[in-house]
Amino acid sequence: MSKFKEFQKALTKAKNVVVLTGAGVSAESGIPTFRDKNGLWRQYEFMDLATPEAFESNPALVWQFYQYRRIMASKAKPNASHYAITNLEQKLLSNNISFTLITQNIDELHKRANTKNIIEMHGSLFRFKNEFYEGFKEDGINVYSNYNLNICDVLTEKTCAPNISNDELINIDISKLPHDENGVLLRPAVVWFGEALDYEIMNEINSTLDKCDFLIIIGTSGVVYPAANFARLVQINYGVVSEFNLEPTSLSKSFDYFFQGKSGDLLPEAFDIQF
Ligand code: BJW
Repeated sequence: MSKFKEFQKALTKAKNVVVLTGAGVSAESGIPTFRDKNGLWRQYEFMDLATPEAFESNPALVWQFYQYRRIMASKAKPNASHYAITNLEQKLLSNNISFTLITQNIDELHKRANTKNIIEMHGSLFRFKNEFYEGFKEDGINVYSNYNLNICDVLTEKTCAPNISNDELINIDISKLPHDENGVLLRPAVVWFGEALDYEIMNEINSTLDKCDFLIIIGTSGVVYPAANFARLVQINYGVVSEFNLEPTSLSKSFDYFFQGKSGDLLPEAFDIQF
């Protein structure tokens, strides 16, 4: 008997399903997670560069880091986890069960795997915004989609490489970084530590979680707020919470279902539900 049987039975009884994903979902596409041993770019921990303070003190360094990740995400392909989530969305919708994917990832691999109802809560590598603007949800006068990898002469695959000797490091003048047509410095439209999430996105998330009766958490360490609190919000409303992760997290024991392993190995079978 499949180890997923009880989980699948409960899932088919749900009305409003929410999937929350983190970096672990993209690990099998070759994209390093934040808190594993590969989470280094040059000598920097990812976490030290994902802050407004880092951008303020050295915008060129932070731009190089994000341009490196833009190039890496563009080359990566969605993996079995991304496609299993897309299949789940289609199956649930055709059985009148609502589905929302909330992702903390900024690599757009879920979009490329064709999942439709996605909330990108931490923004996207493929959007830029005016450095003074707080929102990031919609393209507008301060937010710009940009899939071009040649964004400026100083941010190339070579100058943004993760392993580069001191001799190869180039000094980048701020004026050479991406600017908007009014001369305002642009930055990646992502949420750094200490920054608030886009107000409209947070509202959308809150109303989605309010209705949610079945939450599936995949590949996130669950230490970064506000996402770290989503399971609790669903549990308060007596919703079911399930988790798929390579390693148990601090909350795994409090969930209704926990499945340990690579999400690319687990999800295709787990989400193969029959109505
Ligand atoms: C696999 C696998 C495989 C591997 N298969 N699994 C309340 C209490 C305390 C602090 C706070 C609080 N509220 C807010 C804060 C401050 C802060 C925070 O949470 N700090 C904590 C560290 C304590 N939060 C914020 O600042 C947030 N802002 C906010 O809340 O505004 C209001 C406010 C501000 C200030 C004070 C109070 C309120 C904003 C957080 C933004 C996070 N930004 C980043 C960078 C985004 C851009 C970028 O990508 O560069 O988001 S940080 C980074 O962490 C990134 C990720 O999305 C996020 C989560 O990481 P994730 O996805 O969980 O990755 P990992 O590496 O941690 O885990 C990977 C997991 O996968 C592991 O479990 C593996 O086992 C697993 N795995 N391979 C399955 N194949």
